[in-house]
Amino acid sequence: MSLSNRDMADIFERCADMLQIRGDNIHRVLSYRRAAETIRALPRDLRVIASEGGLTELKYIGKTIAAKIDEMLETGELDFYQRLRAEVPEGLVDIMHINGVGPKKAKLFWKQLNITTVAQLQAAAQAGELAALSGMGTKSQQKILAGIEALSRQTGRASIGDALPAAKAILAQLMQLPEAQQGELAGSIRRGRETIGDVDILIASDKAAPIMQRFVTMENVARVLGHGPSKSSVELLSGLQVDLRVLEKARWGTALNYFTGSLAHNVKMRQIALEHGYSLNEHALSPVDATKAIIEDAEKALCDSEEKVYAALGMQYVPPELREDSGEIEAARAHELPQLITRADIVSDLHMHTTWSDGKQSIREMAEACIQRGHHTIAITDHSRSLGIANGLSIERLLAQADEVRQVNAEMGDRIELLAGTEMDIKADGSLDYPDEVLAQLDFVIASLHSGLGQGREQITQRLLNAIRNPYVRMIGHPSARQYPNREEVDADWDAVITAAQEHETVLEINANPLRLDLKPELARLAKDSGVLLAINTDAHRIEQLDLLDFGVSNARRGWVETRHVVNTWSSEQLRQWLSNRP
Ligand code: DGT
Ligand code: CA
Ligand code: CA
Ligand code: ZN
Repeated sequence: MSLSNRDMADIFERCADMLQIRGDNIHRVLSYRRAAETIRALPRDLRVIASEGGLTELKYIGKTIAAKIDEMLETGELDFYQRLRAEVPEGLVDIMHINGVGPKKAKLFWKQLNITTVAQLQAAAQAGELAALSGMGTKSQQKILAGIEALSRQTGRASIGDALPAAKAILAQLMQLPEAQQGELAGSIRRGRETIGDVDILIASDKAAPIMQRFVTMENVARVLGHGPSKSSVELLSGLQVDLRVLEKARWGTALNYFTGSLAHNVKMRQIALEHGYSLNEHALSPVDATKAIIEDAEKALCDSEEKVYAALGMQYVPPELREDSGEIEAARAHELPQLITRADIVSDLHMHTTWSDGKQSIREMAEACIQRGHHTIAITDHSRSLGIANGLSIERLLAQADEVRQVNAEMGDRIELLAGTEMDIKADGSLDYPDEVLAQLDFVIASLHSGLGQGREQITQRLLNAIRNPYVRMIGHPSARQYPNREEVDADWDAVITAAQEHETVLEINANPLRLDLKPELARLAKDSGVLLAINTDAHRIEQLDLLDFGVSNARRGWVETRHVVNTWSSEQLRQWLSNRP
């Protein structure tokens, strides 16, 4: 069998894991891990690079690793890996990736209890056998059980943050072909879902063959899964699967509508079509007569735009982000769809980090970058003192930073307004990381959960409520603290949180980072329905991340959020007025 880049990266990764469990030198472990990372990120096929003799020119690939790559390319196997597998049971690799385990504990369970599979580990934890081991306890045993449950929920879907740039690049490449008349992303990626099963691309053309040919021979294709006249599928080197469909321009509207989905939205659309005397599928919206036979009138049957499909059914055009059968069909029929927020409505960013804590750029550099992006106001919100790993600010450093923010603000004149802020930790015991008299000296205080995320519902809710009720706290950052794919959202009483946020005029954030997208759409929708103020911020730790805003906007749109619900759409005067409104 011939191995793809991804297969070889996986093998090196597993070698590194097994070496680590065995207790090998960390440098040796890292050499395999880094090689795996390099290969995973490669935009070209390793086979081609090897044939050009270029393997050792790659980062972290020396003679030893290069020889192993050659071996895998020639034989489809790696002897070194087979020998490791004979020594270290492979199930331990899965065990070491459970949240709360790691290589040392995996080895401990193996040597002490002869555990070599996740199922055995789960049984041992449920029987209370892990807690008795040295260095363990009931708490770590509990954490491992939760980690195993989280593992079973992982689905192998890609983050939209990884999938969207890859999908756009492919679409752009195909649209350069003279045969391509019209092109669009479809499926879940067009609907803006947080995670993507596969990427769906649609292109209109009279000549599909050259487009299909280019698609299956793109440089970043690992495998061709199908190559037909109207549909082809490939797996990219990154592991992402992409489906391409090519169709006549005259059928564009029905095809795009069908392949955008969701399935549930499509089902309802078809029902409505039938009520109007049509049969709807990806090819056409065809009139049916009383006997339910399709009338042979091709001209009438085709829709070259989605707008025409919805209009023919007496509906408003439904933005893709809403197409989840969560009320949009009924609203579109009643012509009562919301006026969804757009990127162009956003004129401030109230959450970002700088070199003062764990960001990569200075206050001045972030300000310049935000001027280019059209913001009138930004808040500089570095981490607070208890977040040691993120270089959180002591009170002295926080106040020194606030001085610098005000100095830069003065220098910037009316090009942009800077707010001196903080992203203050809501500590595990529920207290806030800075006292009120310090908070009183800042312009914008965010409070966020970063630790103690596994606490029970009552405790988490209480911590959030404490922060929401503090008069200096103006916003809760990434309220559910979820992070894809490793961290589930916290367990909180969201009704209570939303009620309190509304009552205290504390903003709830929609964090735009594609690994967070927090609040999630369902909660954002509940919040705005209850009159809670929302914000869409990037939480940028470097300049490029300021462009993650689009993900936050799609996420908000999926939550039916309108311009009026979001403080980042306010004018400078309105924002300032609101900020001066309290202590
Ligand atoms: P994903 O890929 O899991 O993130 O989710 P989708 O929504 O992209 O699903 P996918 O790629 O399987 O199919 C793309 C769209 O095509 C889907 O949203 C609706 C449409 N579709 C696929 N299969 C069917 C079907 O059997 N019936 C109908 N009505 N529509 C379908
Ligand atoms: Ca899809
Ligand atoms: Ca698909
Ligand atoms: Zn944070």
